[in-house]
Amino acid sequence: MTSARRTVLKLLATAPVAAHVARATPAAAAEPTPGIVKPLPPELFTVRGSNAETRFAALRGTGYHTPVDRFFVRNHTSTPLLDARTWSLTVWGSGLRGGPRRFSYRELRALPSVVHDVALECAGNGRNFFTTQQHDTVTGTPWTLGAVGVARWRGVRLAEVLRRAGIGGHAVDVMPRGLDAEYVAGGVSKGRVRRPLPVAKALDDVILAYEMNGAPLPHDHGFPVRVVVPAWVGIASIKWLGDIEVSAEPLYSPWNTEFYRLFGSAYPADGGTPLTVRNVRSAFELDHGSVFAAHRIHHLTGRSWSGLAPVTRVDVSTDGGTHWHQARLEDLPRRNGWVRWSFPWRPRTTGPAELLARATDAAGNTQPDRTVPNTQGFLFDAVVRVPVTVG
Ligand SMILES: Nc1nc2c(c(=O)[nH]1)N[C@H]1C(S)=C(S)[C@@H](COP(=O)(O)O)O[C@H]1N2
Ligand SMILES: [Mo]
Repeated sequence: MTSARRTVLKLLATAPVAAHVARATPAAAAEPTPGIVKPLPPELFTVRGSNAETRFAALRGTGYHTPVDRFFVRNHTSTPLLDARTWSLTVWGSGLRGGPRRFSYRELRALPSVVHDVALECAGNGRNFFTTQQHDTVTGTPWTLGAVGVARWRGVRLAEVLRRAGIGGHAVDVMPRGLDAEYVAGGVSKGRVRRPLPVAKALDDVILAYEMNGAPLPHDHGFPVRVVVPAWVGIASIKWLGDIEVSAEPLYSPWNTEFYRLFGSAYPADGGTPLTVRNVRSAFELDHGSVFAAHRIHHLTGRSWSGLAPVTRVDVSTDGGTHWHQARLEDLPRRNGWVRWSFPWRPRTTGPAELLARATDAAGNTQPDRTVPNTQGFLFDAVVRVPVTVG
């Protein structure tokens, strides 16, 4: 057993005590209880406000798809408990040739279905490293790298639903909206979570998903139906879908005007264009601060992903970036997913060490040493330096 593995087991051994203490003092708890339905054991998740981040160490040994019990949750408010029997989807707006069209859950499930492996990732994933690695000042949930997951989604193509609803050639934007509570920021309601998609993307590869990894969508991930937008930032993939506006004019919401754009000294004064495709990132499947025994072989593992093109190469450094070695890819490069990789490491000297992983995709995009900062801390793609100890 490697000592990294032993560290994990030690953490597991102490977890029940921590859980017991947390349960015994609910009223005194400093952190608000997140509005998440599924269990969030500390060995699988780090809770951050109303959100839960996957612990990358907990993905080691799991397969290509992130199991639902460890798939990250990003909630602006809290998970609503919806009933598929009374739920329906309304498609409406000036971009239709006729009036609104409603679809029941049963009707959607009876339409031709598609199955796709697609990564979901929050645009703010990695945000914490703007602060800890670059000393930038940013706002938002301080995710490390665990606001990403890959699932097998089954659903109906959005294009199929829009055609049946009578989308016209004059439609330009499509805006799905969630049924969760209105989002309040700074004392002001921003309304329900919604973000427009251009018609070209909506008719391309977007899915209205009702299954995740072979089972009905879990409540936290959008039951009964959610949008899945391949390659785009997570905010496009609206959960708990209630209605879709189809418009002959461009649409706006706080999620494409105030949020999910790049602001800061390197960007236009009124912000960059609304975020779409995700960039290149990599993570080791271990905890920062792990301990490795010297003179033994340790199989370092990790995952890399890019919304721009399949990841085709991953390089690893175990000496803070001085020397680099190609990692072995454990999956064939695929669009919209990730690749698992491994690298055998035999540390020779004891003391602190720094592990780095840098991915490159088929379009030649790679991870820089530094990400140009933006005030809301989006799209951190720089190579992350992982401190470990050889003991
Ligand atoms: N209705 C609704 N949809 C939503 C959100 C939300 O809070 N409400 N969060 C978005 C964001 S920011 C992300 S990153 C993804 C997260 O999906 P997950 O919680 O299933 O991992 O859902 C998106 N869809
Ligand atoms: Mo997100």
